[in-house]
Amino acid sequence: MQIGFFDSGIGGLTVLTEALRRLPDKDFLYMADTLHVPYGTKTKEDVKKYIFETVGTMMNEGIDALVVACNTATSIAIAELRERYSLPIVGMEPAVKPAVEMNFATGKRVLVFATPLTLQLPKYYALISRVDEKGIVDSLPLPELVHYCEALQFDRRIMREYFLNKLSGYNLEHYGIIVLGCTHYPFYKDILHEILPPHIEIVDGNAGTVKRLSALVNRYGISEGPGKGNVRFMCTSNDPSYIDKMHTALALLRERKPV
Ligand code: DGN
Repeated sequence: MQIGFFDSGIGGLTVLTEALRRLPDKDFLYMADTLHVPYGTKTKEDVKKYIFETVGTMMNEGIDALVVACNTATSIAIAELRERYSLPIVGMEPAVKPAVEMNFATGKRVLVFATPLTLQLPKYYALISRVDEKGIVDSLPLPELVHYCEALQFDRRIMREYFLNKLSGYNLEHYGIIVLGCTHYPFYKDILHEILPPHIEIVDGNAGTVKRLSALVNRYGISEGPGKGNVRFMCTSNDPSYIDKMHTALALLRERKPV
């Protein structure tokens, strides 16, 4: 059997990369909803429909755990997915809580990057009111970044200019941590490190999600057997060139050192 990973596009590969490091003896099915990517600029109702259609297809393929490797989809549908399906389901959460805790001593602020939809949903407001007692968290939507990522746009000059432009209104000396609250964004971690002042740390929720997956795998004996770290790719548009793109993007992530 296999562990299912799901995202609108290639963003969830950043989470899968972490899973392949931590659970090398499991097999994986990675599904991208290429018919509807990007999710972050659509309505909540439409995205919920797409999520259930796509997860339904994955269930027919046979998976014994599901990772919703998309912050936007998690915010919209994780509770209802858990009601509908009885298998273990792990989602994403912007790593705001650890970021606020890490920043306590320094007195600096936290900046969260995510899709516009993630930042508008009640789940995000609930998270902020739970963990940001001191009001030190600011949020910046980066709607264009998923498009760049899906186009495999990693040109340093273009992307540096994009980020510098987005950050031009911020005094970065006031910030200690940037939280990547969308699974596409870690593709740009190294470029961000190049342009940000060295004191700023960049965190994402990938390690936390895979840690939870790993705990469930051990607790329930999920996907036991001779798995080999195989990854099978699927996409809702059945487009072979997109499958090639996922192979390329995963190879790119796997040859990078974790930053
Ligand atoms: N990767 C998704 C996330 O983590 O929110 C967003 C992708 C999108 O479709 N906008």
